[in-house]
Amino acid sequence: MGNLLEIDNLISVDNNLNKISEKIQKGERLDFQDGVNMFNTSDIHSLGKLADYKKRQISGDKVFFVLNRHINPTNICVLSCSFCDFAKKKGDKDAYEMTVDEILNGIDDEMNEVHMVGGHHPTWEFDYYIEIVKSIREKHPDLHIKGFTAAEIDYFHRRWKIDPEESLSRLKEAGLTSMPGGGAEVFSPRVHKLLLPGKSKASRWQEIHKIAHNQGIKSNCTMLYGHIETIEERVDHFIQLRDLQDETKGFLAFIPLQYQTGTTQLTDNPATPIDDLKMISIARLMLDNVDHIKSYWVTIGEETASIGLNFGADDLDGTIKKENIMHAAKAKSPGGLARDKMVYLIKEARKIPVERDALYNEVNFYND
Ligand code: V47
Repeated sequence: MGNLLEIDNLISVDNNLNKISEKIQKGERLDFQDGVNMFNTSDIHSLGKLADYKKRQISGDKVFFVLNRHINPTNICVLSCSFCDFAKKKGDKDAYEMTVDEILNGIDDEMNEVHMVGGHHPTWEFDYYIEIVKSIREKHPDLHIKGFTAAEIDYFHRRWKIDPEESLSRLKEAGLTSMPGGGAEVFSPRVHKLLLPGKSKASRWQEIHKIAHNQGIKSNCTMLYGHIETIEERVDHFIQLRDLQDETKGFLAFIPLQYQTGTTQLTDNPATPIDDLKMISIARLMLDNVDHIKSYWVTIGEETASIGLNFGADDLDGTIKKENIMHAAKAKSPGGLARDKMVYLIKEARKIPVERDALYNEVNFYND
Protein backbone atom coordinates (compact mmCIF):
# COMPACT_ATOMS: atom_id res chain seq x y z
CA MET A 1 0.00 0.00 0.00
CA GLY A 2 1.11 3.58 -0.62
CA ASN A 3 3.57 5.57 1.42
CA LEU A 4 2.83 9.25 1.94
CA LEU A 5 6.52 10.16 1.59
CA GLU A 6 6.91 8.55 -1.81
CA ILE A 7 6.43 11.88 -3.54
CA ASP A 8 9.75 13.20 -2.17
CA ASN A 9 11.50 11.18 -4.83
CA LEU A 10 9.48 12.49 -7.75
CA ILE A 11 11.74 13.80 -10.47
CA SER A 12 9.86 14.42 -13.67
CA VAL A 13 11.22 15.05 -17.15
CA ASP A 14 8.71 17.90 -17.16
CA ASN A 15 10.14 20.70 -15.07
CA ASN A 16 6.71 22.29 -14.68
CA LEU A 17 5.59 19.17 -12.82
CA ASN A 18 8.62 19.39 -10.52
CA LYS A 19 7.56 22.92 -9.60
CA ILE A 20 3.97 21.75 -9.06
CA SER A 21 5.26 18.89 -6.91
CA GLU A 22 7.10 21.39 -4.69
CA LYS A 23 3.95 23.46 -4.30
CA ILE A 24 1.91 20.38 -3.42
CA GLN A 25 4.40 19.25 -0.82
CA LYS A 26 4.30 22.70 0.75
CA GLY A 27 0.47 22.60 0.70
CA GLU A 28 0.33 25.60 -1.66
CA ARG A 29 -2.63 26.15 -3.96
CA LEU A 30 -2.11 25.60 -7.70
CA ASP A 31 -2.90 28.46 -10.07
CA PHE A 32 -4.38 28.76 -13.55
CA GLN A 33 -1.02 28.29 -15.32
CA ASP A 34 -0.28 25.16 -13.25
CA GLY A 35 -3.59 23.73 -14.46
CA VAL A 36 -2.74 24.46 -18.10
CA ASN A 37 0.78 23.02 -17.66
CA MET A 38 -0.62 19.80 -16.20
CA PHE A 39 -2.93 19.33 -19.20
CA ASN A 40 0.06 19.89 -21.51
CA THR A 41 2.40 17.48 -19.77
CA SER A 42 3.66 14.35 -21.48
CA ASP A 43 4.58 12.82 -18.10
CA ILE A 44 1.24 11.22 -17.21
CA HIS A 45 2.93 8.88 -14.70
CA SER A 46 4.31 11.69 -12.54
CA LEU A 47 1.01 13.55 -12.77
CA GLY A 48 -0.80 10.44 -11.52
CA LYS A 49 1.70 10.00 -8.71
CA LEU A 50 1.13 13.57 -7.53
CA ALA A 51 -2.63 13.12 -7.64
CA ASP A 52 -2.44 9.80 -5.79
CA TYR A 53 -0.27 11.45 -3.13
CA LYS A 54 -2.92 14.13 -2.65
CA LYS A 55 -5.69 11.54 -2.61
CA ARG A 56 -3.93 9.52 0.09
CA GLN A 57 -3.65 12.62 2.29
CA ILE A 58 -7.45 12.82 2.24
CA SER A 59 -8.77 9.26 2.12
CA GLY A 60 -5.71 7.04 2.59
CA ASP A 61 -6.04 3.85 0.58
CA LYS A 62 -9.83 3.79 0.73
CA VAL A 63 -11.94 3.87 -2.41
CA PHE A 64 -15.65 4.43 -1.94
CA PHE A 65 -18.70 3.14 -3.77
CA VAL A 66 -22.45 3.18 -3.16
CA LEU A 67 -25.31 0.76 -3.83
CA ASN A 68 -27.54 2.99 -5.87
CA ARG A 69 -29.98 3.26 -8.71
CA HIS A 70 -30.49 5.93 -11.36
CA ILE A 71 -34.06 6.92 -12.07
CA ASN A 72 -34.93 9.35 -14.86
CA PRO A 73 -38.67 9.99 -14.51
CA THR A 74 -38.96 11.37 -18.04
CA ASN A 75 -36.77 12.03 -21.07
CA ILE A 76 -39.17 14.62 -22.48
CA CYS A 77 -37.36 17.94 -22.50
CA VAL A 78 -38.08 21.41 -23.83
CA LEU A 79 -34.37 21.93 -24.48
CA SER A 80 -32.30 20.75 -27.41
CA CYS A 81 -28.74 20.79 -26.04
CA SER A 82 -26.49 19.76 -28.87
CA PHE A 83 -24.50 17.20 -26.81
CA CYS A 84 -27.53 15.31 -25.49
CA ASP A 85 -29.02 12.15 -27.02
CA PHE A 86 -31.26 11.48 -24.03
CA ALA A 87 -33.81 14.27 -24.52
CA LYS A 88 -36.91 13.61 -26.65
CA LYS A 89 -39.94 15.65 -27.61
CA LYS A 90 -43.48 14.68 -26.59
CA GLY A 91 -44.82 12.29 -29.22
CA ASP A 92 -41.37 11.01 -30.25
CA LYS A 93 -41.16 7.23 -30.58
CA ASP A 94 -38.86 6.78 -27.56
CA ALA A 95 -40.34 9.49 -25.34
CA TYR A 96 -41.49 8.23 -21.93
CA GLU A 97 -43.09 9.46 -18.70
CA MET A 98 -43.00 7.41 -15.49
CA THR A 99 -45.80 7.20 -12.97
CA VAL A 100 -45.08 7.33 -9.25
CA ASP A 101 -45.75 3.57 -9.03
CA GLU A 102 -43.30 2.84 -11.83
CA ILE A 103 -40.68 4.89 -10.02
CA LEU A 104 -41.36 3.12 -6.72
CA ASN A 105 -41.16 -0.29 -8.41
CA GLY A 106 -37.60 0.51 -9.48
CA ILE A 107 -36.36 0.90 -5.91
CA ASP A 108 -35.48 -2.02 -3.67
CA ASP A 109 -34.54 -2.20 0.00
CA GLU A 110 -30.90 -3.05 -0.64
CA MET A 111 -30.19 0.37 -2.10
CA ASN A 112 -28.63 3.17 -0.19
CA GLU A 113 -29.20 5.98 -2.65
CA VAL A 114 -31.45 6.90 -5.54
CA HIS A 115 -30.09 9.35 -8.10
CA MET A 116 -32.97 11.08 -9.88
CA VAL A 117 -32.67 13.55 -12.76
CA GLY A 118 -34.81 14.06 -15.83
CA GLY A 119 -35.76 16.22 -18.78
CA HIS A 120 -37.30 19.70 -18.47
CA HIS A 121 -40.85 18.48 -19.01
CA PRO A 122 -43.16 21.03 -20.65
CA THR A 123 -46.29 20.32 -18.57
CA TRP A 124 -45.40 18.34 -15.42
CA GLU A 125 -46.16 20.66 -12.55
CA PHE A 126 -43.77 21.14 -9.65
CA ASP A 127 -46.21 19.38 -7.32
CA TYR A 128 -45.73 16.16 -9.27
CA TYR A 129 -42.04 16.17 -8.33
CA ILE A 130 -42.98 16.79 -4.71
CA GLU A 131 -45.35 13.81 -4.91
CA ILE A 132 -42.54 11.63 -6.33
CA VAL A 133 -40.09 12.59 -3.59
CA LYS A 134 -42.71 12.24 -0.82
CA SER A 135 -43.81 8.81 -2.06
CA ILE A 136 -40.23 7.52 -2.17
CA ARG A 137 -39.62 8.91 1.32
CA GLU A 138 -42.78 7.31 2.74
CA LYS A 139 -41.94 3.89 1.35
CA HIS A 140 -38.18 4.08 2.07
CA PRO A 141 -37.60 6.21 5.18
CA ASP A 142 -33.83 5.61 5.24
CA LEU A 143 -33.08 5.90 1.53
CA HIS A 144 -30.93 8.84 0.43
CA ILE A 145 -32.66 10.79 -2.33
CA LYS A 146 -30.14 12.68 -4.49
CA GLY A 147 -32.11 14.50 -7.11
CA PHE A 148 -32.67 17.49 -9.40
CA THR A 149 -29.83 19.27 -11.15
CA ALA A 150 -29.46 23.03 -10.75
CA ALA A 151 -30.73 23.27 -14.34
CA GLU A 152 -34.00 21.55 -13.31
CA ILE A 153 -34.35 23.79 -10.24
CA ASP A 154 -33.86 26.82 -12.50
CA TYR A 155 -36.44 25.43 -14.91
CA PHE A 156 -39.04 25.21 -12.09
CA HIS A 157 -38.52 28.94 -11.71
CA ARG A 158 -38.69 29.73 -15.42
CA ARG A 159 -41.69 27.47 -16.05
CA TRP A 160 -43.69 27.70 -12.82
CA LYS A 161 -42.31 30.88 -11.17
CA ILE A 162 -41.19 28.96 -8.10
CA ASP A 163 -37.90 30.43 -6.99
CA PRO A 164 -35.00 28.14 -6.02
CA GLU A 165 -35.25 29.02 -2.31
CA GLU A 166 -38.84 27.76 -2.29
CA SER A 167 -38.43 24.73 -4.58
CA LEU A 168 -35.38 23.49 -2.69
CA SER A 169 -36.92 23.95 0.75
CA ARG A 170 -40.12 22.19 -0.36
CA LEU A 171 -38.15 19.34 -1.94
CA LYS A 172 -36.06 19.05 1.23
CA GLU A 173 -39.18 18.96 3.38
CA ALA A 174 -40.59 16.22 1.10
CA GLY A 175 -37.46 14.09 1.59
CA LEU A 176 -34.72 15.26 -0.77
CA THR A 177 -31.31 14.79 0.84
CA SER A 178 -28.76 16.05 -1.68
CA MET A 179 -28.33 17.31 -5.25
CA PRO A 180 -26.33 15.80 -8.12
CA GLY A 181 -23.75 17.84 -10.01
CA GLY A 182 -25.25 17.69 -13.50
CA GLY A 183 -26.08 20.65 -15.69
CA ALA A 184 -22.78 22.45 -15.11
CA GLU A 185 -21.39 21.27 -18.48
CA VAL A 186 -18.52 23.76 -19.06
CA PHE A 187 -18.87 27.19 -17.48
CA SER A 188 -17.35 29.00 -20.48
CA PRO A 189 -19.85 31.48 -22.01
CA ARG A 190 -18.43 30.60 -25.46
CA VAL A 191 -19.30 26.91 -25.05
CA HIS A 192 -22.63 27.74 -23.47
CA LYS A 193 -23.64 29.88 -26.44
CA LEU A 194 -22.67 27.19 -28.93
CA LEU A 195 -23.96 24.04 -27.21
CA LEU A 196 -26.74 24.92 -24.80
CA PRO A 197 -28.17 28.35 -25.55
CA GLY A 198 -31.51 27.71 -23.79
CA LYS A 199 -30.10 26.17 -20.61
CA SER A 200 -29.40 28.04 -17.38
CA LYS A 201 -26.10 29.90 -17.35
CA ALA A 202 -23.01 29.09 -15.29
CA SER A 203 -23.70 31.90 -12.83
CA ARG A 204 -27.22 30.53 -12.24
CA TRP A 205 -25.90 26.96 -11.73
CA GLN A 206 -23.52 28.32 -9.12
CA GLU A 207 -26.16 30.50 -7.47
CA ILE A 208 -28.52 27.53 -7.10
CA HIS A 209 -25.83 25.32 -5.54
CA LYS A 210 -25.05 28.16 -3.15
CA ILE A 211 -28.71 28.38 -2.15
CA ALA A 212 -28.81 24.60 -1.65
CA HIS A 213 -25.64 24.67 0.48
CA ASN A 214 -27.08 27.50 2.59
CA GLN A 215 -30.16 25.34 3.21
CA GLY A 216 -27.93 22.47 4.34
CA ILE A 217 -28.37 20.48 1.13
CA LYS A 218 -25.00 19.06 0.06
CA SER A 219 -24.33 18.61 -3.64
CA ASN A 220 -21.86 17.36 -6.22
CA CYS A 221 -20.19 19.18 -9.09
CA THR A 222 -19.28 18.05 -12.61
CA MET A 223 -17.65 19.04 -15.87
CA LEU A 224 -18.60 17.67 -19.28
CA TYR A 225 -15.34 17.38 -21.22
CA GLY A 226 -14.03 16.05 -24.50
CA HIS A 227 -16.16 18.04 -26.96
CA ILE A 228 -15.38 21.59 -28.11
CA GLU A 229 -13.95 23.03 -24.89
CA THR A 230 -10.35 24.23 -24.63
CA ILE A 231 -7.83 23.34 -21.92
CA GLU A 232 -8.03 26.91 -20.63
CA GLU A 233 -11.83 26.62 -20.34
CA ARG A 234 -11.44 23.40 -18.33
CA VAL A 235 -8.98 25.03 -15.92
CA ASP A 236 -11.21 28.07 -15.54
CA HIS A 237 -14.12 25.75 -14.70
CA PHE A 238 -12.05 24.11 -11.94
CA ILE A 239 -11.10 27.48 -10.47
CA GLN A 240 -14.72 28.67 -10.44
CA LEU A 241 -15.79 25.48 -8.63
CA ARG A 242 -12.92 25.84 -6.16
CA ASP A 243 -13.88 29.46 -5.41
CA LEU A 244 -17.48 28.46 -4.72
CA GLN A 245 -16.36 25.60 -2.49
CA ASP A 246 -14.16 28.02 -0.50
CA GLU A 247 -17.30 30.01 0.17
CA THR A 248 -19.83 27.29 1.00
CA LYS A 249 -17.98 23.98 1.60
CA GLY A 250 -21.10 22.26 0.26
CA PHE A 251 -19.65 20.07 -2.50
CA LEU A 252 -19.14 16.44 -1.62
CA ALA A 253 -17.59 15.17 -4.86
CA PHE A 254 -16.50 16.15 -8.34
CA ILE A 255 -17.41 13.94 -11.29
CA PRO A 256 -15.61 14.35 -14.62
CA LEU A 257 -18.15 13.41 -17.31
CA GLN A 258 -16.56 12.31 -20.56
CA TYR A 259 -18.70 13.42 -23.50
CA GLN A 260 -20.21 10.40 -25.29
CA THR A 261 -20.41 11.22 -28.98
CA GLY A 262 -23.52 9.12 -29.68
CA THR A 263 -25.40 10.61 -32.62
CA THR A 264 -24.55 14.19 -31.65
CA GLN A 265 -20.95 13.88 -32.92
CA LEU A 266 -19.65 17.23 -31.69
CA THR A 267 -16.07 16.15 -32.26
CA ASP A 268 -14.03 13.77 -34.38
CA ASN A 269 -11.56 13.46 -31.50
CA PRO A 270 -13.35 12.18 -28.41
CA ALA A 271 -11.41 11.99 -25.16
CA THR A 272 -8.79 9.25 -24.94
CA PRO A 273 -7.93 7.26 -21.80
CA ILE A 274 -4.90 9.55 -21.30
CA ASP A 275 -7.20 12.56 -21.33
CA ASP A 276 -9.58 10.80 -18.89
CA LEU A 277 -6.72 10.12 -16.49
CA LYS A 278 -5.50 13.71 -16.80
CA MET A 279 -9.00 14.99 -15.99
CA ILE A 280 -9.12 12.86 -12.84
CA SER A 281 -5.60 13.79 -11.70
CA ILE A 282 -5.94 17.49 -12.44
CA ALA A 283 -9.35 17.62 -10.75
CA ARG A 284 -7.74 16.11 -7.65
CA LEU A 285 -4.89 18.64 -7.69
CA MET A 286 -6.81 21.79 -8.67
CA LEU A 287 -9.87 21.08 -6.48
CA ASP A 288 -7.84 20.98 -3.27
CA ASN A 289 -10.97 21.69 -1.22
CA VAL A 290 -13.26 18.96 -2.64
CA ASP A 291 -12.67 15.70 -0.76
CA HIS A 292 -13.93 13.19 -3.29
CA ILE A 293 -13.16 12.73 -6.99
CA LYS A 294 -15.08 10.08 -8.91
CA SER A 295 -13.71 7.75 -11.55
CA TYR A 296 -17.03 7.47 -13.36
CA TRP A 297 -17.01 4.03 -14.98
CA VAL A 298 -20.18 4.76 -16.97
CA THR A 299 -18.47 7.23 -19.31
CA ILE A 300 -14.83 6.06 -19.26
CA GLY A 301 -15.43 2.32 -18.98
CA GLU A 302 -14.47 -0.07 -16.20
CA GLU A 303 -10.88 -0.41 -17.42
CA THR A 304 -9.90 3.27 -17.36
CA ALA A 305 -12.05 3.83 -14.25
CA SER A 306 -10.04 1.24 -12.31
CA ILE A 307 -6.75 2.84 -13.43
CA GLY A 308 -8.19 6.21 -12.34
CA LEU A 309 -8.12 4.87 -8.77
CA ASN A 310 -4.33 5.25 -8.91
CA PHE A 311 -4.58 8.68 -10.53
CA GLY A 312 -6.27 10.58 -7.71
CA ALA A 313 -9.85 9.25 -7.70
CA ASP A 314 -11.22 7.86 -4.44
CA ASP A 315 -14.71 6.96 -5.58
CA LEU A 316 -16.08 4.59 -8.19
CA ASP A 317 -19.64 6.00 -7.94
CA GLY A 318 -22.28 3.30 -7.72
CA THR A 319 -23.76 0.06 -8.93
CA ILE A 320 -26.50 2.12 -10.74
CA LYS A 321 -28.41 -0.87 -12.15
CA LYS A 322 -29.57 0.88 -15.33
CA GLU A 323 -27.95 4.06 -16.60
CA ASN A 324 -29.94 5.93 -19.29
CA ILE A 325 -28.36 9.30 -20.18
CA MET A 326 -24.92 8.16 -21.34
CA HIS A 327 -26.35 4.96 -22.80
CA ALA A 328 -28.74 7.00 -24.93
CA ALA A 329 -25.48 8.39 -26.36
CA LYS A 330 -24.21 4.83 -26.96
CA ALA A 331 -21.85 4.51 -23.97
CA LYS A 332 -20.02 1.19 -24.26
CA SER A 333 -19.99 0.42 -20.51
CA PRO A 334 -22.59 -1.96 -19.04
CA GLY A 335 -25.83 -0.42 -17.68
CA GLY A 336 -24.90 -1.35 -14.12
CA LEU A 337 -22.20 -3.09 -12.10
CA ALA A 338 -22.68 -5.69 -9.38
CA ARG A 339 -21.33 -5.00 -5.92
CA ASP A 340 -18.80 -7.83 -6.34
CA LYS A 341 -17.46 -6.28 -9.53
CA MET A 342 -16.95 -2.91 -7.80
CA VAL A 343 -15.08 -4.62 -4.97
CA TYR A 344 -12.96 -6.57 -7.47
CA LEU A 345 -12.03 -3.46 -9.50
CA ILE A 346 -11.04 -1.55 -6.37
CA LYS A 347 -8.98 -4.43 -4.98
CA GLU A 348 -7.23 -4.85 -8.32
CA ALA A 349 -6.17 -1.19 -8.02
CA ARG A 350 -4.65 -2.20 -4.62
CA LYS A 351 -7.06 0.00 -2.70
CA ILE A 352 -9.49 -0.79 0.10
CA PRO A 353 -13.14 -1.00 -1.03
CA VAL A 354 -15.47 0.91 1.29
CA GLU A 355 -19.20 0.90 0.72
CA ARG A 356 -20.52 4.33 1.65
CA ASP A 357 -23.79 6.15 1.93
CA ALA A 358 -24.50 9.29 -0.09
CA LEU A 359 -22.83 11.53 2.53
CA TYR A 360 -19.68 9.38 2.62
CA ASN A 361 -20.50 7.73 5.94
CA GLU A 362 -18.81 4.32 5.81
CA VAL A 363 -21.28 1.45 5.67
CA ASN A 364 -19.13 -1.63 4.97
CA PHE A 365 -15.43 -2.49 4.56
CA TYR A 366 -14.20 -5.22 2.22
CA ASN A 367 -10.68 -5.60 3.57
CA ASP A 368 -9.86 -9.29 3.92
O1 V47 B 1 -25.54 17.37 -16.97
C1 V47 B 1 -25.68 14.56 -21.27
C2 V47 B 1 -24.39 14.81 -19.09
C3 V47 B 1 -25.23 14.98 -17.05
C4 V47 B 1 -24.19 13.55 -22.43
O2 V47 B 1 -23.75 14.04 -9.04
C5 V47 B 1 -23.72 13.73 -21.14
O3 V47 B 1 -23.21 12.03 -8.42
C6 V47 B 1 -21.78 12.66 -21.68
O4 V47 B 1 -24.68 14.91 -13.81
N1 V47 B 1 -22.17 12.48 -22.95
C7 V47 B 1 -26.12 14.30 -16.05
N2 V47 B 1 -22.53 13.28 -20.76
C8 V47 B 1 -25.35 13.21 -15.28
C9 V47 B 1 -24.73 13.73 -14.02
C10 V47 B 1 -24.18 12.80 -13.00
C11 V47 B 1 -23.85 11.52 -13.34
C12 V47 B 1 -23.36 10.68 -12.34
C13 V47 B 1 -23.24 11.10 -11.04
C14 V47 B 1 -23.59 12.40 -10.73
C15 V47 B 1 -23.51 12.87 -9.31
C16 V47 B 1 -24.06 13.27 -11.70
O5 V47 B 1 -25.07 14.10 -18.14
C17 V47 B 1 -25.68 16.23 -17.72
C18 V47 B 1 -24.73 16.26 -18.89
O6 V47 B 1 -23.55 16.92 -18.52
N3 V47 B 1 -24.66 14.37 -20.46
N4 V47 B 1 -25.42 14.07 -22.50
C19 V47 B 1 -23.35 12.90 -23.37
N5 V47 B 1 -23.73 12.72 -24.65
